[in-house]
Formats: sequence, C-alpha cells, structure tokens
Amino acid sequence: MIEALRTLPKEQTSSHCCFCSMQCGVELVPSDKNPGLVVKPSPNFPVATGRLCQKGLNSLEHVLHPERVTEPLARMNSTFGAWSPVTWDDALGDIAKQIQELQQEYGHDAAAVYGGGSLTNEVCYLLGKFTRVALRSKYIDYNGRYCMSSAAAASNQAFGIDRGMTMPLSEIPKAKYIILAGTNIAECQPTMMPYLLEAKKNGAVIVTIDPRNTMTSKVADIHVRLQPGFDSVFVNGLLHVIVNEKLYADSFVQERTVGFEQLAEAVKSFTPARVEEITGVLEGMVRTVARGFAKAETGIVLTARGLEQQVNGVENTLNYINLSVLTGKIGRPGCGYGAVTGQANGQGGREHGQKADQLPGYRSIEDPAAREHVASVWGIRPEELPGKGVSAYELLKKVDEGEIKALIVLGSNPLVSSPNSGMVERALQKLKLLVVIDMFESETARYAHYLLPGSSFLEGEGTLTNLEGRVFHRGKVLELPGSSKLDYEIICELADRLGRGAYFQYSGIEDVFNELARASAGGKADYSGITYDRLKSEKGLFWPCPSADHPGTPYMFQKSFHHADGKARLFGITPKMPAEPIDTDYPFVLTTGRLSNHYLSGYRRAERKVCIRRLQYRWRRSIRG
Ligand SMILES: Nc1nc2c(c(=O)[nH]1)N[C@H]1C(S)=C(S)[C@@H](COP(=O)(O)OP(=O)(O)OC[C@H]3O[C@@H](n4cnc5c(=O)[nH]c(N)nc54)[C@H](O)[C@@H]3O)O[C@H]1N2
Ligand SMILES: Nc1nc2c(c(=O)[nH]1)N[C@H]1C(S)=C(S)[C@@H](COP(=O)(O)OP(=O)(O)OC[C@H]3O[C@@H](n4cnc5c(=O)[nH]c(N)nc54)[C@H](O)[C@@H]3O)O[C@H]1N2
Ligand code: SF4
Ligand SMILES: [Mo]
Repeated sequence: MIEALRTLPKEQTSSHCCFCSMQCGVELVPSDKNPGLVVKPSPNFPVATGRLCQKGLNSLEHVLHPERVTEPLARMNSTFGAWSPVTWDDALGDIAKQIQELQQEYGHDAAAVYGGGSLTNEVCYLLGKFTRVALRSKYIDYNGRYCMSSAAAASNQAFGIDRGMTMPLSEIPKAKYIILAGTNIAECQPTMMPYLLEAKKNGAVIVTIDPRNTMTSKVADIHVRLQPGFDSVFVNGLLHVIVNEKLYADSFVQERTVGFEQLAEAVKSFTPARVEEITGVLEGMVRTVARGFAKAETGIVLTARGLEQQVNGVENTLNYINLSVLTGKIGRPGCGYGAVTGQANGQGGREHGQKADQLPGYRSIEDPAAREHVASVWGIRPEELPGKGVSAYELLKKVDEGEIKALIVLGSNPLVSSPNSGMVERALQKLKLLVVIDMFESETARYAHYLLPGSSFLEGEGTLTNLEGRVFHRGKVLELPGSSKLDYEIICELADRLGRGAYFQYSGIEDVFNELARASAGGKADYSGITYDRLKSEKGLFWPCPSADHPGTPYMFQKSFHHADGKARLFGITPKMPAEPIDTDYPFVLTTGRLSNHYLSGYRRAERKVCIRRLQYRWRRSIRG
C-alpha cells in the first residue's frame, strides 16, 4: 500500500476537498484504523459550513490508492508496451532532448501543453508561462473548454468580465425568487443545497428548468420540464411578458444598460402561446415565472452546463443574464447571476494563462499593453511572447493533422473527456512524444511515452479560486509517495532542462504566487493585493483585489459593470433550433447529466468505493422493502 511508503501526519490538519468548485473545507484526522487518516468536514471554512458530500468524505481514496504511479515511467517501444521505471534525471533529460530535436526540425509550435481546471492557480499559471517562455510555443489550452467556456464568453459579453458568480453564496438565502436552469446542484455541488433550503424557509420561490426531474427539482416549487436545447425560446417568452407588461426595472435599464431596444425587438414575437407551441411548456407557466421573477423584491438566476453545453450555449447563457439585468436583479443584496463553476479550480484555472488566447489576470494575449506588462514580469521582451493558440479540441486536431508532434498533458484525461474520442485516440498515437503528468495511468496515459508521477491535492500547497470567486490557500498535508514530485517542480525542472531555468527560479510555491499576483496586476482578474499571509488569516479573498489594503470584491457590479462605459449589455437573442431535431428514425435526444457518486472521467477513483456503498445501501433498503 502506498501509505506504507510515507509518514502520515500525527496531528489533525486542514485542507479542502479536491472535487467540485465548492471547495469545502476538510479536516484530516489521524486514526488507529487503516489507512491511518479519516476525512471529516471542517467547520472553519465558511463556504460549506461544516458539511461534506460523499465525494468529499472519500477524497482520501485516490491519494492513498495502491494503483498510484510513484516513479517516472518510460515506454519507448510501442503503445501499450511495458513501462520501464526510469530516474527523474533520465526522464527529464530525454524529454527535453526530444522536444528540442522536434522543435529544431518543425519549429517551436511543434510542442504543446494541455492543462486542467483541478490544478492550483500556481500550477495553471506556470503551465501558461512554461508554454510561452520555456517551449516558446503558442499551443496551450485546457479541459475547461469542454466545461463552461460558453458561460465565460457570455459573461464577458454582457458584463465585460467573467467571474462565475457575481455574488457570494451567502446571498442565496436573501433571494425571494431563484431560477435554477440546467444546474443539478443536489448532485453536482451538494453542499450548496442548504443555501437553497434556507432561502425556501425564508419564503423564496424556487424554479428549476431541466428536461429531467432531478434531485434538485425535488426542492423546487415549479419545475419547467423543457426539452434540451430550447432554453432561449423559453427565456424569450419570459422576456416577452416582462417587456410587454412593463415589469422590467425601468430606471436601472436606462441608467446602467445598453441594448434594450434590440432585446425588446427580438422577443416581440415570442408570445407565451408561441412558446407553448414550440416547447410544449404551457403559456400560463411562462407568464407565472416571468411575473413571479420580475415582481419579486430580490432574485437570483443560476445556470450550468445543461444549457451552456448546447451548440447555442453562449446565446442561452446571454438570455438568462438578460433576465437578471432586465429586472435589475444584479449588484444589490439578495440578487445576482451565477454560472455555477464545476471543477475544483474551474474559476482560477481560466484566469492565469492556460487559455490559448490569454495571459495571467484574464488578459488578452493580443493586447500590446498586456503583453508588455506580462513580459516585463517574466523578464523577456514582448516580441518573444508567442501569439494566440487554439482551443482544446482544435489543439487535438492539430495533433491529428501532424502540426503538433509533442504534447504534455497535466491534470486532464482528454481521451475520455474530449468530443470525438476516435479522433483523439488516433491523434495521440501519431505523437512523437506524449508526456502525461498524473497520479494514475489514465486512459490518455496509456498512449504516453512518459508517465511522470505528479502530486495529489494533499501533497502540494497552493491557492485555488472557488465558484464564488473566493481565492483561498490550501496547505500541504502529506509527504509525496515514492519518488513523485510536486507538479510545479516538474514544470520548473523541465524548463531548466530546456535551457530556460533562469526564468523559473522560485524559492517555493509562495514565490510563484507572488509572481502570479504581479503578473495579474491591472488585469480583470486582479490578484495583486492578495498574499499568502492575507489568505491564511482571512480565509479567502474575492477577486478583484488590486491592492494590499483592498478588502476584495464579494459583490460585483454594485456601482458599475466592467465595460468601458460602465454599463451592462442586453442582447436580442434569436434562438437557434437544436442542431439535430428528432424524427422517427432518430427519436432520442442525448444530453449531459451527472451522477452524484461519479466524478468526471473517473480517474480520481473516489467514486468506486462510493458507488459500492450506494449499491449496498439500496440493496439493504430493498431487502427491508
Ligand atoms: N457528482 C459530480 N459532481 C460534479 C461533477 C461530476 O462529474 N460529478 N463535475 C463537476 C463539473 S466539472 C461540472 S462542470 C459541474 C456540472 O454541473 P451541472 O451543470 O449542474 O451538471 P450536469 O448534470 O452536467 O447538467 C445539469 C443539468 O442540466 C440538464 N440539462 C441537460 N440539457 C439541458 C438543456 O438543454 N436545458 C436545460 N435547462 N437543462 C438541461 C441535465 O438534465 C442536468 O440535470 O459539476 C461538477 N460537480
Ligand atoms: N461526454 C461528456 N464529456 C464531458 C463532459 C460531460 O458531461 N459529458 N463534461 C465536460 C466537463 S464539464 C469537464 S470539466 C471535462 C473534464 O474532463 P477531464 O479533464 O478529463 O477531467 P478529470 O476526469 O478530472 O481528469 C483529470 C485528470 O487529471 C488528474 N489529476 C487531477 N488532479 C491532479 C493534480 O493535482 N495533479 C496532476 N498531475 N494530475 C491531476 C486525474 O488523475 C485525471 O487523470 O470533461 C468534459 N467532457
Ligand atoms: S460539495 Fe464538492 S467540494 Fe464539497 S465535498 Fe462534495 S465534491 Fe467536495
Ligand atoms: Mo466542468
């Protein structure tokens, strides 16, 4: 067993669950029983207020799992051939040599990086810097493209900034009307449920909009069972009623928004009767929800992947944002819009340079001022920075087309999570060099030439940003198993082997964070006022936090939005119909939907034990009748 290879802590230590974006606090308590540690909910972190779901309670499982890779492995002969253990020295030396040879022959862009949204801010930041400074390649992207990129695009368009939630979770109990669209909180962010239940106790009306009856819709007062892909039609119906009956926030719309006329024009023909005709949702229902939300004193709209991951995901999300903005339910207590982030660091992971078109602080890589600022922090000339790359799927296509010859994957399992897995499988086999840095031999790692053992959430210190935009510090609890290394050390050591070590000299992870904070200064996601000391004493700070004495920004848009004129944008949405409507030959619609006891591509193994327990529970229940 892995735990036999290292000393477990003798004292109780604090950390955070590694799974979803709630980032609940956990306590690791020493125990006499195997494996010597128990996970307990932490009452100290304000977000989950002393609760954990099944995944959190089992989050130790993968850290101590016997199948964990604990030494560098190389496989030079054939895919699926036997792995041979190698020293770090040989592995990193050979990888660097092969990258240099490939880049000499095919150019810098022949090497690429593929990251993930579960990693700390520091590791995400370093992956972006490593790609641009050590590889000097433009090709980096990450798994978040398959997650909530359409929500990010919509928030940027409407508000001029993308922070998933515009308000802290603590606002939910103050809302009198809550719309949950395409979000199954009870299974995906279970510890958020108490906030909804408290709102209900305070008299809130809760509406769920989902094609299925879900664990979340069980607590709803109204459940709109919408066919997949029809959100914009339904929301246009709501907006039609609100405009027609003059239920919108007139002065708010005049003073703080642009685009009302386009919106009013676009929704003109979406009468409740027409919406019923297209979607099957009764016209009375459209009127009830529209009037209910618009007339409520306070209200919150939350969306997630159900509608964001449709072909018209950006428009769907923009339309739900329209609902919040048109009714003035944003930027004041008990109000707000939120796209509920998914992965542990889905928020921070998209802010510091892992995206193909971005530099740290959510800056555009095409903006000359941003390039100059970040280049000066990195100690290079702006013209040395590569330009914009391509998004995750296009990156994998470039592997398939032969333009990218070497790929480093850290924190993702794209063979399972990317669309068109046939293409991805073919592409991975074409690579001259695939390096996977993971804790397990994932499906993707089976095609790797090198599998390097990285660190789990309990082994590496760092910061993450939860679904609220709250940046917090996560300490180190465990020593690394075997000869595994911290993810950040692997990146820095590889940079050194590539002859660029001078740009990756850090005295520790805090030093990386301080550089990230400087690089983000003046950007949209400004972390420059955040330090480890502040995070440790204040249990988290909301970005933007632009100076050492700034208190952070829990509520956004109280006075202005982030477009240059300070106004939010309303959009007229002409709904696209679903790409493939059903007919008698193809009568089924498939869409996304998660299970509480399963997590993403399944490689963090906690769910195995949980699933078994769950089955046993059901079994016992059924015996008892
Ligand atoms: N247990 C568990 N929790 C997780 C994860 C996990 O894998 N397992 N993953 C994490 C991650 S990365 C993410 S991104 C989040 C995802 O969190 P969610 O987005 O909440 O999860 P999903 O179940 O994918 O989708 C939510 C709901 O959308 C509905 N839906 C499908 N199509 C449509 C549509 O066209 N319109 C509307 N209105 N609804 C629709 C589905 O029926 C489903 O109930 O969860 C995070 N939490
Ligand atoms: N069909 C379908 N596809 C989907 C979705 C869907 O609903 N349906 N959902 C999409 C969504 S929302 C998302 S977010 C993506 C996610 O898709 P993936 O990126 O595949 O997510 P994970 O399964 O979390 O894979 C993470 C990998 O990184 C490793 N890992 C985790 N933490 C660390 C770490 O700290 N260090 C290192 N070195 N490795 C680590 C894990 O062991 C695992 O192998 O999938 C998308 N794809
Ligand atoms: S709600 Fe999310 S962060 Fe909290 S214990 Fe469950 S999976 Fe972990
Ligand atoms: Mo996600």
